[in-house]
Amino acid sequence: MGEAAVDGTMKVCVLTLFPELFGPFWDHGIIRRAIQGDKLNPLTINIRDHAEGRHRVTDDRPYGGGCGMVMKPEPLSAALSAAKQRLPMAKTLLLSPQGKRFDQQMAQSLAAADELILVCGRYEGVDERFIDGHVDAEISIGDFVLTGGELGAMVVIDAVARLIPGVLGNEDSAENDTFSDGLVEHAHYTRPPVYDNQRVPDVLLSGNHQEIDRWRREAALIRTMLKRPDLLDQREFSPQEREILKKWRRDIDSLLG
Ligand code: 4HQ
Repeated sequence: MGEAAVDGTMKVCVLTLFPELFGPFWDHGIIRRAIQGDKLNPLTINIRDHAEGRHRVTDDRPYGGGCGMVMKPEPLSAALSAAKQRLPMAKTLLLSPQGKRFDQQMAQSLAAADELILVCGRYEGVDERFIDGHVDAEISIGDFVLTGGELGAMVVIDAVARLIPGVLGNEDSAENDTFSDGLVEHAHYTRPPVYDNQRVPDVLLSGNHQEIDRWRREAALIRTMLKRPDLLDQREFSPQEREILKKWRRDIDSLLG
């Protein structure tokens, strides 16, 4: 079992032409707390620092012509070598719209790693020979085109970091998250009990924790059917969920008469 799973510290190295973008990301909220608590150990490498020549050029025109520029392979592999000196066991992941779609399940498997290297491209993309020779997997955060992989890397790091043991307190545990059990979450309410003429459901004010728990499970199930029916396509129902669905069926049948 990996180091992260044992003592909960994960080294993450980002290769980017814009390391400044990551400053505010490392410096706020739960990510900052994870770093301060030594659960997350970040490193940002400027690819340009590994480019040769007086101008430290990182991009060039595409062979075969066409618009846009391509990231040269040599600065990328030099930057990656520097990363691997610090993170020798890391898998190298490239942010790319051609990659496997990132989801909560992938976040969970990445959260078990001790070390991760994320490569952020710019321009039209990176020279294919760098990908073939050095990238273990390509990851896409969705079917749209970004101007660079940096936002994708932050999305991946953010979703993964909060799953590292000890990063979230019991207060905001990942256990009840949307997707953690294949359902969206129930609605959330806080004070006041009446707002804009809308009341908080009585059961949540009842103090009956068994009733509250049952309401939450039922609410998660119905909200998933209404808002994200696609999530239910593959998913099996637990015995308790089957009971809830059968009760709805009885209620609907009695409405129909
Ligand atoms: N990119 N998921 C970086 C993306 C993307 C995505 C387009 C990656 C531009 C240079 N990254 N290239 N979708 O749109 O991760």
